[in-house]
Amino acid sequence: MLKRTFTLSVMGILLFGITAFGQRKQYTINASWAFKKVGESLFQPINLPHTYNTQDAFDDEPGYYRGEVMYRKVLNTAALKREHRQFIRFHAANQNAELWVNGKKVGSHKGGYTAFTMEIGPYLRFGNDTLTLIVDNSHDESVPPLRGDFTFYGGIYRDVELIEVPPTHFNTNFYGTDALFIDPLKVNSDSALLRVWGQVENFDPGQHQIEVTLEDETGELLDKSLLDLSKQDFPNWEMIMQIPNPHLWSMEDPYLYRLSCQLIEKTSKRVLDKMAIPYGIRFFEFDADQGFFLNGKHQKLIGVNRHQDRPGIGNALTTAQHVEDMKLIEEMGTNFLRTAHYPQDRAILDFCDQKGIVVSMEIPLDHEISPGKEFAEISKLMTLEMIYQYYNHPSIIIWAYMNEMGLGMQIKRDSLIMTQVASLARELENLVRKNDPYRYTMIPNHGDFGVYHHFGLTQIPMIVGWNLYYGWYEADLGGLAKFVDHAHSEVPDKPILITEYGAGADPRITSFNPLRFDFSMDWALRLHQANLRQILDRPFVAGSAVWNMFDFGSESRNDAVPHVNNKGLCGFDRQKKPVFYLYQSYLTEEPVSVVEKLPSYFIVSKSTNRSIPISIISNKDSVMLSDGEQSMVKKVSDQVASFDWPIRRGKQSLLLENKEAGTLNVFTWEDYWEKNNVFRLNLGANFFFQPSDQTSMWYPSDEMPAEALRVPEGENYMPRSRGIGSDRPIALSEEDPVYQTSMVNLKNLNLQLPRGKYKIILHLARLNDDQDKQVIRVHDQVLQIPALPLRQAYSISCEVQIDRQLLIDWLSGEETTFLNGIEVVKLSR
Ligand code: GCB
Repeated sequence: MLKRTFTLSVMGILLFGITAFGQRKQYTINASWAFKKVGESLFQPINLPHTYNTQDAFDDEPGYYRGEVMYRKVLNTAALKREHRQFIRFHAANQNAELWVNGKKVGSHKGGYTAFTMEIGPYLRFGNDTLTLIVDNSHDESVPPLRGDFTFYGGIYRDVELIEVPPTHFNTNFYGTDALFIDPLKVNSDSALLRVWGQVENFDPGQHQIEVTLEDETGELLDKSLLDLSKQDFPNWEMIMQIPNPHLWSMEDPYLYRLSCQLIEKTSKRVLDKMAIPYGIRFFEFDADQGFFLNGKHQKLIGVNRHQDRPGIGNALTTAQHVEDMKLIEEMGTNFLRTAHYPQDRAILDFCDQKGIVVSMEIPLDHEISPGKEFAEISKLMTLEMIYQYYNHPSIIIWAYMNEMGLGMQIKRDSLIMTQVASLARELENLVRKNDPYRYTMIPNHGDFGVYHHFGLTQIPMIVGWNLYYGWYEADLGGLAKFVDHAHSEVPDKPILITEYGAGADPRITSFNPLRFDFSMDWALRLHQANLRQILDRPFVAGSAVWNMFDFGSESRNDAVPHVNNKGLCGFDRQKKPVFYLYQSYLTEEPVSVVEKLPSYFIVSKSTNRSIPISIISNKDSVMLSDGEQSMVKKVSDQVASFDWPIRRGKQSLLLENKEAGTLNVFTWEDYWEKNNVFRLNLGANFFFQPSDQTSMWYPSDEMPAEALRVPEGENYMPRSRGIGSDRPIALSEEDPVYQTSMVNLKNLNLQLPRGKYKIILHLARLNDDQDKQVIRVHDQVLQIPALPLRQAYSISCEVQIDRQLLIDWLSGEETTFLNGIEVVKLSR
């Protein structure tokens, strides 16, 4: 007898030990899927996350596959329990999805940026079960986004989880969530009044209980309470929690409590289901004149937007890769993130919670709506999914629900559609306020104040966001100040955020004489410096977010790097550009002193002394630059010290504050040819172009000394009133900046070269319809250039023996002449 009792009690302890974790099983099933496009016969094995647009969204063919595909997985479910319930949660599949299990349709979901959960238990055989998800990223008039400057990569690009719960459990399919929420009813420094609420399934108040516990960051129990069952309206449940002297969540100290809920069977004390969430207690406010306050403390929000994709993997990042991105954002010192233009991976928000970065999140409703009910209904569903899926993240302070709806709109002409936009905005605004009255709402608009104001979009949300591209799409580098001063005087009661500003900067391009639209990193530095100053000078501007932290894929975009929007502070590959340091030097206490990227060499005239502009980004008051022979000290103003650096021939090591900071290689034209055999000349360019995989750079014709290059007639091609070179992609080359610029109306040109045998390669791309075939004489060789296909890289070469100079002249007088680049390779003396 004694023995028996003993055994039982041990079993009891063991049982309790196991069930203390609840009977919920929840784990990812990302591995071992198979994938095929519709029409293909064979499945290929893949692991999730996955997208099928990693290559075709970057090739020379316009467009990328937007259509149906099939994902399949054989899941062994033998270990699952028939008496329990099984669900599958897709954390995102872009954009429409239909789930089938063992040949039977389970359900469908529209929208590519939020999670959805479906119950699969009734379809399982509890052996080998076949899951099929049909995913379709075709344009769908009823699903946002209809348009947008980013690639809509298709696929299951976030985690997939299998969830098994006992019959009595916390509802595991409440807008894709597990239905546990905390409302900050009333929070101040002295106390926090919270409502914890959720839903339960199959709950019998006679048999079951809900226990809620609160622990501090170290795991120490602060509170444990049983739900008062008499007052509940099951399946909904709620309880009120009062926390005196709460340890508040802030940017400096992002303190997280841990709240757990257990669903307990009364008699056996077994834990049926259990959930735990980190939770930060904070209060905040936006003031239209003074900006943002967190827990009563003023904080200017200086942040970034983030797109999620990377080269080679598209949007299918692993959790570690999402976190890597956030580490860079943290390293820069950012206190604000806008997850434009869609809700992002859970890991992003977890990171922000832990690091005290506040967040504005939005649904992917960008630029355009479809009139009618279905689009509105799907937008609303997306909004609710976003709100509830991210509800408990203390970092989120703003929900936004549309971006730049007035782009290209005119007040009179587009009044019908803009009225429909405003009416949808009102519906979404009410929906957000009703479902989450504890946060702010926002609509980001582009810089056409009149359109948005006329249709009420400056009044509907609680905060107005402005995407302002002064110094880029608009010429005036000081325009941001004028714009927001006007907006503030017109709508004085609305807090303002600058939700976007930025400049395209190709990491391969630098310039001594930067111009708008040249994609040089130097123009970007200038633009960010000017914009940041205007933002900081205005207390009523609550904050700002740079467009963008990272370069990102945008298939239809044609910039220096086709299919990529280059406005990142870091490249698509996450390499930091100089502008990254501009923000880091302003935002962190870390000492930052960095020389902007310099061209790998340059050529000076023998007779004249030259200096070059060198910018040092720093958070010191002044910085010292030297090269061993000369040194100079300059004051830092708005994070930048600008040196006009006299250069000497030869190789000089630059020392910044006595530390190695790069090398200047300065040649005369003669020196250059003594040391080198290859020279690449980029005609019509003001910038140095250094492809990452090449040692020699493309040298801008604008920077050539007259003793090296003479072009008596001809000018730089400026096809756009707004900038230099063509803004169209060039097929058959990765070196678009060589072909996007050119000189036109040339009669002849002279390149001085030391005696020798050379291979001369002419590079051409026809950039407009007027340009026709040409006859070009290269020294003593006459080259027939045919009528070229538009915007396609073309080259032709010949070998010539040169005495002193290379003469290139045009024999086809009548036509418009042009040339994009010349490569000179010295073969022998
Ligand atoms: C915007 C859009 C964003 C674009 C950006 C740009 O205003 O909101 O989606 O990527 O401009 O780079 O043009």
